[in-house]
Amino acid sequence: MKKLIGAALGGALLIALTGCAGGGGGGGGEAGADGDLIVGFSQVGAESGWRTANTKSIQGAFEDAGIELKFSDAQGKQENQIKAIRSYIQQQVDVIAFSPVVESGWDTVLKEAKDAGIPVVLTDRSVDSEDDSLYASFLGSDFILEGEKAGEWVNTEFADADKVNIVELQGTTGAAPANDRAEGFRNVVTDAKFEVIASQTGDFTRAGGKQVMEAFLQANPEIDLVYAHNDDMGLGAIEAIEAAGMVPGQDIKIVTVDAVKDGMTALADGKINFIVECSPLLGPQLVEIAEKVAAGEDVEKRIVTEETTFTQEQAIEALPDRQY
Ligand code: GYE
Repeated sequence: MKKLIGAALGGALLIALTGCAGGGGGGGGEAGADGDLIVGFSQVGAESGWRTANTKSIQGAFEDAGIELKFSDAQGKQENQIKAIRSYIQQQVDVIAFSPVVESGWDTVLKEAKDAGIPVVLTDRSVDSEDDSLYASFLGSDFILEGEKAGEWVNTEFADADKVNIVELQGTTGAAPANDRAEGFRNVVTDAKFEVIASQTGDFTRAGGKQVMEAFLQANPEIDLVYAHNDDMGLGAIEAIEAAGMVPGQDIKIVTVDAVKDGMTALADGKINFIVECSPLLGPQLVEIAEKVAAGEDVEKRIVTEETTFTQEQAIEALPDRQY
């Protein structure tokens, strides 16, 4: 155990040395335009187009605000996020923000941040901690609602069908958007004619979506619909369907979540049939929340991102102005 702590501190030291010099909260750090504010952010990774756009939004917003952002990429691993958060605590940053890769297992490190007097803002994904005093605010989408919106489209699209075989490409196992998008979909797709004949994680990646879809196609001759928890997995599924000699969007319908540019392009081309939007542009709101909590001001415990949905016609219209 001691060795583990030593390793964590060693890692923290390394991050401290390679990051910008100085401590936070009135220390001798490089002052931003608005004073000494230093924010530490732990990102999930770079698994999808959504994530890339989210990272860009966050880094850009802090840069525009003149606030120092210490940024680390956890490469999809919870242990890396815990390490990064401990290093931010050690560096005494003013605010810690992070997008938890999975929902469970955060209480210990969140308590450490609380004991150190550093407010934590959850961004994009939430945790399942029972004690909500462990974080100041959670900014992000309502993933259950997203799953419900996908399900409502399915109900309408297949209103006249007798039997619908669905395969589901799930997000990262244990991640809030995977759990909630699965739940929301099942809340509304309740008619007995629908059957989820296969459901497996594609880890929110294009390669994962392709690989899982290939296996689904081999095992199931009759697939009517793919429900992919994000665009990237849907795009991977398109490749697998085409490789199997079928026409995505026609022989097999596809509904996804995110609405990043590549997804919207596939929707405009008729290869995806419907997309539920999930906005990654959380940077400016995160800056606002960080400034407020650092100043000891009250913030909303839950800030829900506003989102829409897209049909093919709407995607064609929206594409030219799509930022991500
Ligand atoms: O939908 C997916 C990404 O947490 C909302 O993570 C985010 C999800 C997003 O990998 O593309």
